[in-house]
Amino acid sequence: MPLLDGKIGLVFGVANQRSIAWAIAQAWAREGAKLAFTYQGDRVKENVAELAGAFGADTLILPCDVTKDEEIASVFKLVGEKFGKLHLLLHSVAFAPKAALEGEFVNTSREAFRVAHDVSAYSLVALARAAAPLMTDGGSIIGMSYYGAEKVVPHYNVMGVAKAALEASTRYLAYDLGPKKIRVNCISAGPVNTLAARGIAGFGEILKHYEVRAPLKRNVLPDELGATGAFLASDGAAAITGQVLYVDCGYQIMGM
Ligand code: IMJ
Repeated sequence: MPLLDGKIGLVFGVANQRSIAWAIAQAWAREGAKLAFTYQGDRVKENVAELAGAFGADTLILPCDVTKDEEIASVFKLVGEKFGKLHLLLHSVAFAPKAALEGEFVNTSREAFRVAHDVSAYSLVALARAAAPLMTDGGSIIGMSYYGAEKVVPHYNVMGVAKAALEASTRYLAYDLGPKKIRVNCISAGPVNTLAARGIAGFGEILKHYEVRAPLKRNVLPDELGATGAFLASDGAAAITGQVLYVDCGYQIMGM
């Protein structure tokens, strides 16, 4: 039997076919979940409509700027009306102003710090709070993180600090929502060539660096992140909450 038969999932963060959110959504769908999607901004609206449309013309696709409480409320109201409940939520959303990822961390402006934390970390708290009343059979909430939360990765800068906040938020949310059988975990992915990675100076070198250093001598594939997303969403992970699971071909274990 498929792992996620009869589960309802809500996916935040698909921008195009290379998005990690799309890889996880496909894995959830393959395992039998019924999905709804949100997108940020008109630029990606058509992409998401075309991708998510593959799951049927009646697939719920809603706009959501996660920094807007009203938009979050509207998404969960509509999901509640359509499905009456929710089991899975994927948060695959991050943003820091470009300038903050280029210069030195010491020069991060107050505004860039605020925006990065609002979009990339606080939004998980807001979405979890809105999702919990619909997760009446329990649930699985998954966020996406990166090694820069734990160690210094040049240029990751304020995003590293925001991911550290996301990971700590994951633990506090896991504690609060555990009694409702809602699990909250993060997948810390190795580098993947997505829209969020494009334009990052030297990204090709970063991929090569991982290939050389990681125990598995290669980079993670989007499908492998999908499989991990399906596992964390499934009953196989019923006793896993508050964790950061590295899916990075082993890179994170290395000291040298
Ligand atoms: C991003 C910046 C610097 C180094 C980086 C990354 N490395 C990796 C990423 C090594 C893997 C990608 N990543 C894990 C992210 O979380 C990216 C987030 C991001 C990307 C952009 C680019 C365009 C922009 N703002 C952004 N905000 C967040 O304007």
